[in-house]
Amino acid sequence: MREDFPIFERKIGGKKLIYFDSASTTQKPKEVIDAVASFYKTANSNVHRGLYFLSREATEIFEATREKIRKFISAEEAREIVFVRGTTEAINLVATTFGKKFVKRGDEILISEMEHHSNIVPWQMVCQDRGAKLKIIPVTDSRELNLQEAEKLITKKTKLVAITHVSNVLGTINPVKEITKLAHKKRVPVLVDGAQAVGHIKVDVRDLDCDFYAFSGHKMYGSTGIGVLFGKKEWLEKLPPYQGGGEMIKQVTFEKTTYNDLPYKFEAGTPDIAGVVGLGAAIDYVTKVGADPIQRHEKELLKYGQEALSSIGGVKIFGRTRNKTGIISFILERVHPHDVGTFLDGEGIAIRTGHHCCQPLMERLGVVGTCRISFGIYNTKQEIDKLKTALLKARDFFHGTN
Ligand code: C6P
Repeated sequence: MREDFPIFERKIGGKKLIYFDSASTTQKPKEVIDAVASFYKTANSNVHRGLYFLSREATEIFEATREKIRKFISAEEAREIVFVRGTTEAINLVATTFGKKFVKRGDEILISEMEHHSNIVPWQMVCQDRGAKLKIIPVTDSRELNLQEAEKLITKKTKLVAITHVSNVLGTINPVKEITKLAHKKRVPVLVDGAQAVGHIKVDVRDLDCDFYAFSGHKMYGSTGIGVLFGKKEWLEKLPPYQGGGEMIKQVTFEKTTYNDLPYKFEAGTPDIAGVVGLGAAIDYVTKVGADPIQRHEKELLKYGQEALSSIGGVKIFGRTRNKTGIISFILERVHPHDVGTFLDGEGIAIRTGHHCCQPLMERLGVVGTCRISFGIYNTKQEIDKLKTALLKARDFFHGTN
């Protein structure tokens, strides 16, 4: 599969690129790059606007991709699939519109201690605006969500629960189906941040029964700038529009505007059409490789990677739950993560270091940041061996045994 990704022909500082930052953004297979280029070369035009052939063709491709996404995440209807820029915009869309319509003084929004800033800040803004309170499900010492606490925290005051499917720092796969069950018992809707799940584990929104599900194309081998908000139609129908502009209207006069049907009510302005085409190609690619082989490969790399890192004295790994995706966060004792990252960069190895947009989780872990490696389908055990060698070299360098 590695050969499907042209970027691996590149050398960094004369060394073969080793890319361990797929949680940040995955590399793109040739199929996706070609699909985007081919759209611009042969079918470029705006969607839902022109009566001419090219525009009808672009609209057909665009809507066929919406249907492909529906099937991919097992949503009931294509109108439950809203195109957005990414996970961040999807969450902001729900937070802003849900907040405006349903949240009032004294209400509560429940999130968790392992959320990305994209699933904290929009809710914090809603709470500030509406006089509501942000409540937090704590993370246990084994780096999982505390379900007993979650159950206690869902009360009559709770207006919505927003949790991540997979932690971008720990790799922990959260029991979102169980949490949704707990919330629904009290008639509370649930939003799931699926940024780190889609493309790595099978996602079935009907099985999860969540009310909203957000994800980004660029983290599942698609282009940047495109993402998806799934929302149950009953909820999307109740929410007011997010942005005003072209396409989200039925009729406009200076006195009044009537809004378009789902999903267009939430798709103001010209969308990222080429991004949608790329996302469709990414889904085809992931489907061709297969969800099970992808998960099996990443699990194998995870096991191998955790063993390799644990064998290095002075390395501490965070989050070793059994139910994990291919993400490993660690520190090298007495060395700032940025120094480790810079050292590894010199060896042609790309990893992410810092707080990973999860400052509250860093506080819980008692660190300023971590080093993080995250796998894609193109990574190999040989690359992990090279990482281990480079880390041993880094340890000798920083700990002064050289
Ligand atoms: N995490 C990472 O390196 P956007 O930027 O909208 O595509 O995704 C935001 C986002 C939301 N939720 C989770 C769980 C995420 O991991 C991310 C993005 C990247 O971990 C960049 S900080």
